[in-house]
Amino acid sequence: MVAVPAEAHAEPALDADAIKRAFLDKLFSIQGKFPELATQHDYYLALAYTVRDVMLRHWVATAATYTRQRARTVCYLSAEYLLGPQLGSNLVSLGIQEPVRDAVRSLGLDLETLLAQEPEPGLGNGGLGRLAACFIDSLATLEIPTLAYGIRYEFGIFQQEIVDGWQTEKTDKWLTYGNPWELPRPEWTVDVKFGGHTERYVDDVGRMRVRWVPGKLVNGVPYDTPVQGYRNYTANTLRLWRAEAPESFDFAVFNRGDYYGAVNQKVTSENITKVLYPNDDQARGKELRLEQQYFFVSCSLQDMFRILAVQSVPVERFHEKFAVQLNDTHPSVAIAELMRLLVDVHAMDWDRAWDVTWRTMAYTNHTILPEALECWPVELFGRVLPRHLEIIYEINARFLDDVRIRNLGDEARVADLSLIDERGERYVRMAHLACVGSHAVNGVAELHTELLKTKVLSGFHELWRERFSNQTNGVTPRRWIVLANPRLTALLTETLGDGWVRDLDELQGLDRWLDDSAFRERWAAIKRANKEELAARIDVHSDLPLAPDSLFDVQVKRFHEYKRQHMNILHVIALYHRLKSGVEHDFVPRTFIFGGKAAPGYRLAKLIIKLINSVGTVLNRDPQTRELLRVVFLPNFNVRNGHGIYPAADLSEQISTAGKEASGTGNMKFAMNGALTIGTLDGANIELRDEVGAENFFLFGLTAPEVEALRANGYRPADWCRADADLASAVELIRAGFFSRGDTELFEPLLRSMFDYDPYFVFADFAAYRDCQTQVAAAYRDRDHWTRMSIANAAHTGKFSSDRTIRSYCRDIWRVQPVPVDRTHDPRRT
Ligand code: F58
Repeated sequence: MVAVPAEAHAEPALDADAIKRAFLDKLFSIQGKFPELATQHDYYLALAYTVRDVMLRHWVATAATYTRQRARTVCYLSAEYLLGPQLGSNLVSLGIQEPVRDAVRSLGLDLETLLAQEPEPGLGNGGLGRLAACFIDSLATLEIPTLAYGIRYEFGIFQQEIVDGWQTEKTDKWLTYGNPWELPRPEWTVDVKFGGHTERYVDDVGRMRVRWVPGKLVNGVPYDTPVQGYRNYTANTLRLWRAEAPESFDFAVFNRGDYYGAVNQKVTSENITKVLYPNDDQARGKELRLEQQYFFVSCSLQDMFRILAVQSVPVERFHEKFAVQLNDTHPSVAIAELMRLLVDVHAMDWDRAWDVTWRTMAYTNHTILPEALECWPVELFGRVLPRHLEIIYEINARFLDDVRIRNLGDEARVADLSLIDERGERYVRMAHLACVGSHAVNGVAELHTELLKTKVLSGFHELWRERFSNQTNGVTPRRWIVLANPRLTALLTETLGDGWVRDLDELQGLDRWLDDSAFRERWAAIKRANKEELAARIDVHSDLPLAPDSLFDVQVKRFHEYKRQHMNILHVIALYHRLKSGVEHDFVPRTFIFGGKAAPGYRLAKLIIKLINSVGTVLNRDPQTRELLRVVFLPNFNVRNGHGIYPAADLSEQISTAGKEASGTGNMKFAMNGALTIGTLDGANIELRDEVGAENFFLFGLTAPEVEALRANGYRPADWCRADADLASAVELIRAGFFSRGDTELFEPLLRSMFDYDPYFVFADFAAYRDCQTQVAAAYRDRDHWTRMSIANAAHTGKFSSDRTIRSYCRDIWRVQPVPVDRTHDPRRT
């Protein structure tokens, strides 16, 4: 065979003509259409299939390479992947944006219009799901053998619409017109058991074994999506499982004459992968959610055993073949399931199985909010997964024996660490299971990891210091710069060459251009053009002409009290009040942009959205202030909308109560695109500030220990409100019904929560926030200096590329090496 030299561009043969021919061919062979009849959506699909075909060759070559080399493989287990639109990012990775643009143009089509046809797979709630999507991009780019496993939800995160200022939810029917990126693999369907009971028996060789007799069986059907690396030959696999009722089971009921029972069984089985749970309190303790978690975990582990068999790897070497990463506790039942498969199915003895299991698993924690730590009522858990409950009890008994020996029978400590919370109703503590059953535990930013070690998981840290590490989050520059911000991309590449896309540290080269006024002007012109583009889009949606000269002050993220969108809007109201009172001179015009979804059952978060919209309605109408102060709420913030927002921001709001935001990743996307941050010492803000320099970051607010001290010494929010005239008048305007047509009740629950408890210290931090915002305004007056700070920010975001994060996981946790794809396996060449 001929050795093939590595090439910068993976697809040199794909010119506009070849793409055009393939594209028309797809329109015919898959859509069954000819151009006069085709809709824009047909054209989108034809293009998607054309691009998928290119990736399929890489995919097959990748799978062949991994199989033949029996490569050690990362298995990323995540209940969520917030992928965002695929076509644009696949074009970027393949390096065929321009020939594709030319090809469709030659047919009288516009690439942007086709890109806009794609419904985005919103199979995640927010940061955690988007992190998983960034990670699989980096894993493919770094040529790490990876199987990413998850759930193929029929309905993803709801679509948000704003009606009369309130959030309303619409179901997300992303699959209505089919999904061109996936391939069903029914031949790899697996069975998943639920419910029933367990039995003990003696096997052929006289061993005591346990048999699980299930109450119901569900099939898991894999749907595979290729994950293309950036400008390489690697296409890894995202394998999402769909629940299907097993035919045979239907027939069993049917033959007993119970037709409706059979139909019902089919419906309930298939419900398992119907819908993504929003991160709601109401999702807690939901049987279907536990079923979802176990379903995809069991499917994925069975799939790994199938792969072992194909590659003739003995099950004793499971942990050498696979490094399984648990993305939060949602897949942590994998620990019990792997034990079950090894002990019950593969007849391994307990100790050996346990050794394989904990060496296989690693756990990432994403939250320190106590209410977000997953616990399952023992009764529910035992009903759905009777065998797993027994296994968890056995793991716990052995673990607590060790704890007792180490702590000389300190029973309080035993109760603290137990996998079962027995303080009232009994619960299985999934984070404890994840710690005990993993060789590695990590947080997602330095502060977060410290808080895990000293607070949330301190008992486990004392037992196993060596298991803990920090892995600060990152985001993929392919989507969040190259795809989202083509203007900036062109300037960066012209200035630095194109190496920065794979090695984001190269952005440091921008430091050399800080003193070049022509460069600064170009930088500012790009920001300005991005702002105009966003303003034009908002104009279309809400009849609100925005001023691109004003400071674009942006907070986009899920709505939660700890993220403090209400502190932001209180500041807006205070500014408005000052303007109306005539005490503001030389005011820097600002556009406050908000976006984000609230969990459907989270009343206060929804009320904050209503307040923002109500304030917007009043302010945007006021002729005295509307030139200076604007408020817009962008509905349905999702990945695609994010593409237009991060590049257009001047100021990034990262204002969570210190100690509450595990990392944040929006902070990184903003900074890469040249926004300055106003933020607290929380999550990855701290590291961002370290990287970009304190002089290029607007810091304010209590630190995490100060927050704790204030809480411990008796925090009285009402006193703080009285002490600040701006805050008091803002609150008073709301209370008096100024933003609610005289209705003094509407926002009362929000006000009362702040006055009575203020659990996230909005009042305590308000003055510092307001003062810091005053500094922001002053800084924005010197536009040229602002641009310098903007460049300095982007230049030092190298650390926040998910490539850096993934390299670190590979080294510290997974111990995997890159496996470049052998191009001789390309089916075109054989
Ligand atoms: C987020 N968690 C953290 N959870 O809040 C954020 O600080 C961090 O940057 C990000 O993870 C990535 O590490 C998060 O998004 C969820 O959405 C859960 C989904 C399932 C229900 C509970 C919340």
